[in-house]
Amino acid sequence: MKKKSASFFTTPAIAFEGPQSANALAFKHYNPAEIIDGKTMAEHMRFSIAYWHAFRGTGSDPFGPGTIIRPWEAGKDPVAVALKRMDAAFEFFTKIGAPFWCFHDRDIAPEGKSLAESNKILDKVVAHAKELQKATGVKLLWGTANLFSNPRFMCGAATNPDAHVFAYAAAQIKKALEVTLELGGENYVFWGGREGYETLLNTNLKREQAHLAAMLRMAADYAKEIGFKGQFLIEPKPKEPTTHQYDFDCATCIGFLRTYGLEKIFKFNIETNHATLAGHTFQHEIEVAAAAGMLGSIDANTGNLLLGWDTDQFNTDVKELTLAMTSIIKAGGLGTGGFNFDAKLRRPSVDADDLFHAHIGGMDAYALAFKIARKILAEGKFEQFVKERYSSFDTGFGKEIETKKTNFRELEKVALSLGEPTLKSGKQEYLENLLNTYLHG
Ligand code: XUL
Ligand code: CO
Repeated sequence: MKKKSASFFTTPAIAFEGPQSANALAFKHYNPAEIIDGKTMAEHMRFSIAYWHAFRGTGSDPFGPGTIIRPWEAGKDPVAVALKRMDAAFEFFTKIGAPFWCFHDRDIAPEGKSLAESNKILDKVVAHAKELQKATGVKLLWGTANLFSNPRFMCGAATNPDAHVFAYAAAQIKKALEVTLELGGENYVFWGGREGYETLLNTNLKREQAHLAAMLRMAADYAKEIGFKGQFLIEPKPKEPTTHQYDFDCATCIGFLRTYGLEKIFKFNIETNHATLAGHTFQHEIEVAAAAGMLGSIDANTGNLLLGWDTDQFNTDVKELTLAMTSIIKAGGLGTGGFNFDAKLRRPSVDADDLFHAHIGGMDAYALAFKIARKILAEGKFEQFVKERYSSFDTGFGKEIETKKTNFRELEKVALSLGEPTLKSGKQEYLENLLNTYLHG
């Protein structure tokens, strides 16, 4: 990193020290320089820091204000603070060794009194971010627009019943696309914010969904016009803030995108906590996206399954991540996507080094899961089991079902001649034990 006069963190740069290290501020499993299959672990993992949690999160919750005090927040001029905060962020990205970052427009720059003024402030902060990217080599994984915090978006942005708000949101996305392009963003994310509803007493669901599709179509047209070649990603979430979010889960979004002919433009940014809020596992959402050829990127976090809301915690559950990683590797990886830590510190985690512990834990857990998943896939025991389980569809009438060469009359003949099918065990307990041998020896 280019020498800065002020340093905001006393924690030194985090190094890989291996599993035997007793140093809590070191990586045990994530060795960014380790080469696997001709690529470094840094290239495989493509870790990213979420600006909104790491640099705008204060620990506040609905019951009380923030607890976390950061030195870079001191100062009266919000634009000067935004620039200083950006310095702190890039110091952190560099020290933790994250090759990427992600942001919402309003995370990095305060809003002005008008849209024009907001755009001007944003340009100023983006110019600074561009310099810091150049100085550090840290790149932008994705940008997005915050279309949910400002009161004007209280009833949604693209799905707002007021066309004026729709136009405002369109203008904000337009600008966010421009600055994402300016910073070389490899993707652009659409999380549904308040695109949903509380009650059908005041809502025209069909019109709102058509408006959402119109917004996405115009965004794609504009991206093409300005030469933005990054991948468009939809981030599904079933609820919160609205009761019924339109982008419920991957399956719902696939139906929506196909209805409006948008399926070739989008892939998915899958967030673990959103998957579980939808009543799915993280791996389920990955498999649904991958089956449609739409696996794009990951918002790496987890929820608290005892609670019904989006707690955005750092994920250290190696078993869950190993299962997810097997599906990601089998799908051919994330392409231009990465693992973005859309995760926040707990309210009492007020020390400066807590931000390091949190990200070290997440990065180590993902790296370990990646290695275990590769071993599982290299040995192929689960894949072989699944292959054999479906082998009756590889030949004969099974193959004819898959190749659409049979019909009910033919299959009735088969059933009459073969009689009762024999019961074949699904072997779930055996497979769960087998999984544990990879996790725990
Ligand atoms: C909200 C959420 C967002 C998106 C980006 O639950 O995950 O931070 O990732 O808008
Ligand atoms: Co997210």
